[in-house]
Amino acid sequence: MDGKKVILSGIQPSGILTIGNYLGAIRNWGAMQDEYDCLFMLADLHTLTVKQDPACLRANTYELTALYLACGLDPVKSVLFLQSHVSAHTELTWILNTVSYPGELSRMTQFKDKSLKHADNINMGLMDYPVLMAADILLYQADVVPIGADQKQHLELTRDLAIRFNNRYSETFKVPEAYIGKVGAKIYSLQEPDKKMSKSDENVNAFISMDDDTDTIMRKFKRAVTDSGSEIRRAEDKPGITNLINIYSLFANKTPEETEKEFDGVSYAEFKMRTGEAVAAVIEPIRAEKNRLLKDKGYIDQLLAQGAEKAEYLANKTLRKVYKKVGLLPRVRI
Ligand code: ATP
Ligand code: LTN
Repeated sequence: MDGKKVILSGIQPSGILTIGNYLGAIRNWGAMQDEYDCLFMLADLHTLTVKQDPACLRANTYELTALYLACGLDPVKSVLFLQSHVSAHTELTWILNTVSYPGELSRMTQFKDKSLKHADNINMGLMDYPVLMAADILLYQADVVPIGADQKQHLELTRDLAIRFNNRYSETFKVPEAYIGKVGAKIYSLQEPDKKMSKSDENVNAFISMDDDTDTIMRKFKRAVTDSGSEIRRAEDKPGITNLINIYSLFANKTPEETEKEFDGVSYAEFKMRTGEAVAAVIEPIRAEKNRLLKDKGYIDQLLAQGAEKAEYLANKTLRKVYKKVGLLPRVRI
């Protein structure tokens, strides 16, 4: 780390990502690698808060690492690593648990949503999810955390915990800022455009996965729900078209205003087709590169080992400081 501001972010390897994850997260990260010291983590421990098939989790972890690389995250410029490879994450979680209150954790929107969705498995990890996320961030003294809008509440909790700990034990943690992109922060379902696009949606037509081929992408956009009217224009009562305008703009590198101008007088059907083409043009090469990388798991293992080494060094510096501040005796090496 060479004196630049520090960025940390992560995604759970809990399934094939959607273009929502791409636009809301990974795409922004790539652009930040020169300006910041970046750490990009795979939040594999977080995935265990809902039921996972162990073999699927292993496969998804390789998939997501390959996707990080295919999307341009550079292991030379940035630190790419698995959360579970750096034990300081769970250790700091324990300490932060002692300054977290069940009341504030049970009020988190994601906890409430996931408790409804996984009513048969409301476990302590699900409730503690944001504390582990706070540990991820605070261990690296991150200045900025790029996230989608749905994670804002967790970042506010992270800030609260950092301030609470600092007040109790003296200045220890940097209080991080959220970075939420203006346009891509929330991509909506193609079928129910008032709902977030989610990789765990039961209706596969609701999302475009980063693994969809061009035909599938075109078919899904063709079926995308639009609104009454015929103008390609953003409006509160046109959530379907607004969402498509945002998606097209991000994939075609245009502003939404430019997109509206470009499609003035064009039919919904034609616009949906052009959006599909713009999305496929970006995703196809990423998918091909990801699949190429996946053929060499040994290479991915090596990269993750190097990432873990770098991350561990940084994380342990903070963890040692924390242990000392709270009064734990330092271990003397013999
Ligand atoms: P799930 O839907 O299975 O609960 P998820 O798709 O929200 O999971 P996460 O791993 O929780 O995936 O999120 C990874 C990142 O992608 C986060 O920064 C999150 O804010 C962002 N993200 C997720 N969905 C969207 C979306 N529809 N639009 C923009 N960003 C998103
Ligand atoms: N909860 C996040 C994933 C995540 C994360 C983090 C994001 C885990 N730890 C630290 C930023 C910083 C999500 O997007 N669902």
